[in-house]
Amino acid sequence: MTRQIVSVIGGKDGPSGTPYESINPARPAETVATVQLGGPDVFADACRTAAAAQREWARVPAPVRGRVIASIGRLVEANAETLARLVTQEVGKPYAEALGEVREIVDTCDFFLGEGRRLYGQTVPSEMPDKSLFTFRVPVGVAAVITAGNFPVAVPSWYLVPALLCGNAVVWKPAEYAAVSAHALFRLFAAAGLPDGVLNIVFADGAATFAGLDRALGEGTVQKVGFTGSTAVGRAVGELCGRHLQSPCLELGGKNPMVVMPDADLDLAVEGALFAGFGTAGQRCTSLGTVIVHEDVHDEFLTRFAEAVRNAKIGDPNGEVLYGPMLDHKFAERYEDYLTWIEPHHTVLPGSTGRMEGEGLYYHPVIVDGVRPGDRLFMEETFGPIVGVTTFTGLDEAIELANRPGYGLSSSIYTRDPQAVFRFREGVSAGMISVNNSTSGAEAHLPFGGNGKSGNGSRQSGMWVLDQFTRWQAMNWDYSGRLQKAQMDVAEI
Ligand code: UN1
Repeated sequence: MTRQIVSVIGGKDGPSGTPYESINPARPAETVATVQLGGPDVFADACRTAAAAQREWARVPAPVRGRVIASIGRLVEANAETLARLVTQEVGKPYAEALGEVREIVDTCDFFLGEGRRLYGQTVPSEMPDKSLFTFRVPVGVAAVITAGNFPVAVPSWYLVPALLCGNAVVWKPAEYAAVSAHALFRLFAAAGLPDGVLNIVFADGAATFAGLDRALGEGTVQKVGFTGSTAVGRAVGELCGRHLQSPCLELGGKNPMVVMPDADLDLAVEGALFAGFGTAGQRCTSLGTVIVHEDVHDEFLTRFAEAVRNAKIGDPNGEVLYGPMLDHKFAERYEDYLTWIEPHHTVLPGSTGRMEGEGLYYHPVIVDGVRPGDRLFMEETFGPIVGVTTFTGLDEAIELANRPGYGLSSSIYTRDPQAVFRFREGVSAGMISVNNSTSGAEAHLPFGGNGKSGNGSRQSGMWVLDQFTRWQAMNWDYSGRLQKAQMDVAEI
């Protein structure tokens, strides 16, 4: 019998709903599990349950919450291979990468378990004598976390771990096509000793999620929304939150450029472009969009890049491959649409485009040379194994080209010239910059996030994310025994 996956709210299985089949994209005829998708009620109920559980959880001392985070890390580590296998089976991520993704959860737990002992506030000098000022970090309340399935376990943990550590409850709505991996991670979190209701998992389609979230925001049971996904959906989440006077944490798409300067180590640049452009079948928000290569080295770079792509192994994600299938049918279809953006003036290398023969959702890697700055392929994100190439003559032009699409997630530069590195850093609008390194592969304790169409400036990971999941509370304590008025009774100099 096919495995059944259902929402878990307050420690109990939620109601069954509309069945959805999560498939193995390497063998699309194979159903990994049937997922019961709930309606808006299920989402809103989960938020109410979370709000009730949060009050007790916030009273658990932060260092003790840190110990729970430590247990989560140990449990994930002990189950790393099983979890990674599930990720490979359900979203087609090569096993080595899936294992790396699980490692990222452990790293995130390692970082935040100590934050439980460091949720510092401040003491602040007062304008007046016999008066002290303080700040405290307080949990926001309930976080609704909506995540994509290209990183079905690591990216959710970037929200879940700090949100829980800070004393919040969470309602997590993962992508339905990655529901089995998400459910497995959820169970490890629950097994680590989180009280029922503090973490809830809800499966729902986009429309039910929006309707449920709108209701929960209206009822005041959600105080923070975290969303990782496309720019279009992120805009809608932002609008919804704005109507409820909330500012969400948005981690959206990218059109990430790689600038190759004339002095670059071309082999290194090719290696970076191969991984960033085609790793995870180009389905990372940090995937490489366009190589902006100096005209003097364009031909040499392109020859080597095309050769590397020609030699790359694509196929069964259980083997050692550059990439496996697309995440799901929906992504394969969308990618076929992006392929229609190739224009007659472009040159396509190594040659084939589109779906490979066989049953899996495998697609040929495509390099598109001769992309011009106004082309759709230059301006918009294409979630799939396709990389554009264009040329420049001076660094200022390269920076302008890097910024032109209006995203601002990850940008990279290959050069030996430190002056170029710093001018590039100052000029690009990206939240993350790589020097002689691929646009993908952020570490779990640096601020992660983008600007422009890539997000609203919020950051995940590391200590910076604490500002998403706590709010500052200010307190003043006057022990003078009289009413001292701020600004009016300031001590004389
Ligand atoms: C994403 O694709 O949503 O830097 C996140 C990287 C990964 C995270 C990508 N660690 O590519």
